[in-house]
Amino acid sequence: MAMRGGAVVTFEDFFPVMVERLGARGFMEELSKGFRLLMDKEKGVITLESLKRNAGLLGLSGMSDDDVRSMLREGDLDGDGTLDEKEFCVLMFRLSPGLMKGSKEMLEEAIDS
Ligand SMILES: [Ca+2]
Repeated sequence: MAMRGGAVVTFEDFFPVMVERLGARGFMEELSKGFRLLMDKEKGVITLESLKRNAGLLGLSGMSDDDVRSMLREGDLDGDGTLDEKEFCVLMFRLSPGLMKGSKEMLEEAIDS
């Protein structure tokens, strides 16, 4: 799958290593923690503002406004302008070519459970 916009290609692909170390379940918990770090605490979803405000916590502080906006747009599957936890997990997987190879089933399983 080609990356639209290409704004987030600098994202380091360390997820496969994390999965190996933590296992599927542990990795999903890490993703979930990441989501909670980035989300707007009142709304329970990631918004443009909450992402901009908190991106530095995940080592993404070098992102420009445009990068943040494209990341949000890239991940926003239902078009409501925010990322819920599932959209965030799907986006993280799509940003990681290494994970995309073998872990789609794992993602679906983890999200469904
Ligand atoms: Ca959404």
